[in-house]
Amino acid sequence: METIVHFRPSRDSVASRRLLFVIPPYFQIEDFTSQDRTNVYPQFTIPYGVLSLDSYVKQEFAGELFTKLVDFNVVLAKLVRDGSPSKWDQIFRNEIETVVSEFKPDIVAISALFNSSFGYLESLASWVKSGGSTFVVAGGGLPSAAFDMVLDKCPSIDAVCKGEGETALLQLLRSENLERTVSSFPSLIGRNCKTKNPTHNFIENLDDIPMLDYSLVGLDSYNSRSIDKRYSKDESKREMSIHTSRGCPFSCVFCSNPSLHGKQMRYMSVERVKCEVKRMRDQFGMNVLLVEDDHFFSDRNRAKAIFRDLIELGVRVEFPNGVLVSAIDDETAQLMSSSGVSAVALAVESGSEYVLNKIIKKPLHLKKVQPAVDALRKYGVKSHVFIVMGLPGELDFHREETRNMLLRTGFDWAHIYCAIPIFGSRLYDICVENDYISDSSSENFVATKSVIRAPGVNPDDLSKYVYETQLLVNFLRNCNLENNREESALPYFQNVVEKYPDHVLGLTRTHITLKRLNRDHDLQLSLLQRAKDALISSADWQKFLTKFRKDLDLVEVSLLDEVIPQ
Ligand code: B12
Ligand code: SF4
Repeated sequence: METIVHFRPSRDSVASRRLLFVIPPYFQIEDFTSQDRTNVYPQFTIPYGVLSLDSYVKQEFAGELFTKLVDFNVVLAKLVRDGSPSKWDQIFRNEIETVVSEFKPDIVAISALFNSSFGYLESLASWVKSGGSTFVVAGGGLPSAAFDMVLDKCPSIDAVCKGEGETALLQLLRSENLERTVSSFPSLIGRNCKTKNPTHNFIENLDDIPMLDYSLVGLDSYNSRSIDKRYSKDESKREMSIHTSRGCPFSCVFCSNPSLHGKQMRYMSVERVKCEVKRMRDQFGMNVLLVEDDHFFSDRNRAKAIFRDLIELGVRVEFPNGVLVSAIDDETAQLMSSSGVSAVALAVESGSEYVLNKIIKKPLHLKKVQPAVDALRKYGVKSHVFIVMGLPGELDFHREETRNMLLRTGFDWAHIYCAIPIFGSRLYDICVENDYISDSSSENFVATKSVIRAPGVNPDDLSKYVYETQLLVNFLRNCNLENNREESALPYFQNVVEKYPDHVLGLTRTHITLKRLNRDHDLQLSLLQRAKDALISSADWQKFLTKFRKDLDLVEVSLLDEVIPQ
């Protein structure tokens, strides 16, 4: 999709410009070619950063600006769906070379949010350059934090922008001498000015960024991240994202956000939020709003005012990011419930006060967690929890504390991740200084694999412990099943079975739940048969069930005894 905007001429107007945005995949192709991942499609939301850049430069650029976007996550998702991801490199290359030769951009702006995109950067930039000498600038989380590495390892990238890029991109588009602009603009760094230390250039008032121009993207490609299970297959859903604020004053050790969006909070006005959401609803049929701020609750009164507007607008709201535990009081839980929030993930991170305060350095007191969960449950909002394990300094004892906290508190679902040293985080610096990174390939820095080797942290043991804890907390000791809330437990188990058809505990727990509900008898039987087949063919599942035999349901014990006779 191409958008053409004619702007008011001004004294500093330059000739028309053509700007091509390119987003490398966030995900590793191998994850989708391996057998166990083939059912899980990449999920992502609208590229908000690119849309923000696009809208800002279009408003400010004097003259004509032609913009276009190629999002390789969309291309990859299609390849995964069509079952042909292994041919990705040829397909990516054809795509980018064709677009460049037809669109003829003056500037190609690569937006790379994650470490995991690093492996694609040079290939994409070099394919851009194969048709001529187009200027390539990269921005986003990865180049912002690792600008020297990107410039070193990617000779086809001409410049990097640190942090938010609205003003930097505008300068580049206006520039008659790109090299000079790169040297002089504070947040840009190029090959010829490598000694420069780029600094942030933030937009202070988010209302200065115009309403986003969604014609750059196909909204249908970004409609799969929401977790709201109230939509049946035929009920139409249109999800869209909003960032009502930027920045976060905290500096959790594993987080790169302060180095990307800074510590100082910057906001959209409450009126502007209302206006944006109303436009999304009325113009695009949006009915699920994803609020993606990092610290939505930094100003609680503002947050409550926004909730009241959202209730009035009648859209369902989700918070895909972790939510500040201390912000959840009775009133907030009620407001969330009334604005259609069905679940929130509490950013608890650890069940050990020591790890929280001394290692993560997060100002959270664990005694606040239970009241938040209770308040949410009172108003029918499910509480999920985000946990991270494997930080240097964390010991087995601390991880046990976390496991116990999870079992005690009664979250509806726990998301437990291995700590990853993402560029731009304090954790990355700690790991490099102490030589803690056991796998130097940054593409592997994803949260289901552990790459940190530190005293007390062994990557293999840790990945196993994390996985076992998930199984124990979410399945064997599932709080909803333990408290006879079968209706609440069922959708979670069904979701697991849909994504992972051979998940033994997903299958057995769906069976057990349906049995207790006295529902779908044929399905119950087939689930049990599938669980048995999956157990027979997996030594790992056999080992796990044997280890946790005392926590198994009678059905599971019989299944285990059938497969491995005592
Ligand atoms: C949405 C989101 C996702 C989505 C993907 C993004 C999408 N559009 O679908 C999903 C769900 C897939 C995701 C996944 C993960 N995420 Co995430 N995610 C975000 C989040 C919340 C919002 C991104 C966003 O839209 N920001 C708002 C816009 C305005 O900012 P922006 O994108 O950074 O763009 C601005 C600048 O970067 C810059 N810019 C961007 N591109 C360009 C290009 C040029 C040329 C220029 C000049 C400037 C420029 O200008 C933009 C406008 O100001 C950010 C946090 C955040 N606040 O940014 C984390 C964040 C990006 N995620 C993060 C992490 C850690 C992850 C996960 C590893 C988490 C996990 N547990 O697995 C995974 C990684 C996936 C992988 N394969 O490795 C980290 C950074 C990761 C890193 N450096 O590797 C962030 C920063 C959060 C954090 N607290 O640290 N995430
Ligand atoms: S993890 Fe969340 S609270 Fe902590 S610094 Fe990052 S954005 Fe802020």
